[in-house]
Amino acid sequence: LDKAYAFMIRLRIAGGVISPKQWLALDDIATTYAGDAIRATTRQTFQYHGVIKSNLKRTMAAIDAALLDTIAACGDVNRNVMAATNPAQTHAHAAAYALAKDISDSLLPKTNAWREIWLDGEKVVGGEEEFEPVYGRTYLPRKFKVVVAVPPSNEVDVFAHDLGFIAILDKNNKLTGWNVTVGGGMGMTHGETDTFPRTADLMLFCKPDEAVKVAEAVMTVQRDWGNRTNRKNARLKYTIERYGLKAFRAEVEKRVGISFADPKPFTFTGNGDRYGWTEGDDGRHHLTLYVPSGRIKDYEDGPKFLSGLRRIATQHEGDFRLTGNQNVIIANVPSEKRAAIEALVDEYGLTKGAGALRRNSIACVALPTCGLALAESERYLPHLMTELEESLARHGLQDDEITIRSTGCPNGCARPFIAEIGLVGRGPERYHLYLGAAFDGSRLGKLYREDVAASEIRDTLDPLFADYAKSRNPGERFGDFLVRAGHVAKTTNGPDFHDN
Ligand code: SRM
Ligand code: SF4
Repeated sequence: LDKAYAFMIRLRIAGGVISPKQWLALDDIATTYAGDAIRATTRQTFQYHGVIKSNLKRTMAAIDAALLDTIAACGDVNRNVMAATNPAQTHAHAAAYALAKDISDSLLPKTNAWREIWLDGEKVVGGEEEFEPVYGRTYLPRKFKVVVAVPPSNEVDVFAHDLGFIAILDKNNKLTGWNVTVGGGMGMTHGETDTFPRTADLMLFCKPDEAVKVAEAVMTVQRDWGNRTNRKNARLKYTIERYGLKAFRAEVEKRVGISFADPKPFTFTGNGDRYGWTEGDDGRHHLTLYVPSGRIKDYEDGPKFLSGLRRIATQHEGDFRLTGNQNVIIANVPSEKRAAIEALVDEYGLTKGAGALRRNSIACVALPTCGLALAESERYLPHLMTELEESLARHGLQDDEITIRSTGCPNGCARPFIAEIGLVGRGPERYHLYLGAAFDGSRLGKLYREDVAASEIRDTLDPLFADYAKSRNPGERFGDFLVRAGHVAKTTNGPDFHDN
């Protein structure tokens, strides 16, 4: 007997937009091959866990039939491109989505290998450089991540990615161009201070029709300048640290052949999702559902996400959108269909919201499927939040929005270093606790307590909640308060992340 190997499969869904027909196909794959569950990820796409080896090809064929693929979802290439979902700003969202699609297409490896391997496609003879005009023979030094944001929402966490585009809108909400950010990233290694998370720098402003060229140039400079001898220092954030932003921008301008303007002002108000119904500026309705850790399945004593969304997909004429916070939006519902969708949402117990802390939470997968996990995350955070909710309520803070994110290791898949409360797995039931990040995702937190036992986290945070309730300024965010009150030092970028 062959060993029963099981695999994780990750899709590429630029901007996280999928049609009801695709949803039904993905649901069918989940029920046939992947244990009746789909996992929405922190990059606006889906993963399946537990696909057994003998079903891999059939699963890939089903993904292909749904006009989707898994190309560049992993590896040293441009990963799934994220885009703001904010359906209330219909036109700006459309521009963000179009740019995400264009960048995704432009930076997609051109190799036919995926079709050859999984779909028995025809073998194409020739060298990689013939087919990979952007990547060449050696691809990139490391993974590369692009996002497109639309202020005032920073739901895609633009400062956490290698390359970001921030929409600059005029007073009629019309796009005038994009601010470009470079050099963000989360991953680090415990105990190695030359690895660190970093918030991206604002680099330049470009016009709408220049954005794809800028993306190509940023990626090729990183391809040529990135560290190829040490994978731990190979992401763009370290290239920017080594060469400096000025030199990097000059090289990008040289490759595009344009001298760009400096970035324009903008304001972000938060990096979470807006739950419940919103109405777009074209009169269509959008419902954001809270999906705990993005796990779309039928919970025994809770919401029936898989069955409910399947029923909705059979009637829905708009689309579905995944958010970078692992949630799902039923988007583009015409007024006359809203009541029918609402009835199904109620019938299947789907959650339109949750308490303030939970609404602002993300947990990475971690155990049991992630081979790199040092501690639990997705299976632990809900329990911790129940404890913290009691503590917050005692201090009258139950309705205060505070971001909390956990990961099972310092790779940072749930972007924990950029949450006001960040938990990063250190070992079984032990976490490093990071505090003091900005609510809008523009500042990293700082290590507050090392190696805290899970059972001590509530008691560690409780006095801070008490002080926040007593001494905060009007409207002051938890992370900002902790810095002002001296509980943690401010992190200004990346290299000072490990300083006390
Ligand atoms: Fe991640 C590796 C899960 C978003 C940083 N990540 C992994 C692997 C594949 C573990 C592995 O290499 O064996 C995890 C699979 C776990 C499992 O059982 O499914 C994994 N990462 C995830 C997901 C599913 C987390 C989630 O709960 O949603 C996210 C899938 C993204 C996607 O759809 O493409 C996910 N990973 C992220 C993010 C957040 C983001 O992209 O916005 C980060 C931090 C941002 C960044 O890249 O700087 C992230 N993942 C990493 C790293 C560290 C990279 C680094 O620069 O050091 C690794 C390990 C590596 O690359 O060596 C990693
Ligand atoms: Fe796995 Fe670590 Fe990523 Fe969590 S942060 S999914 S434990 S690699």
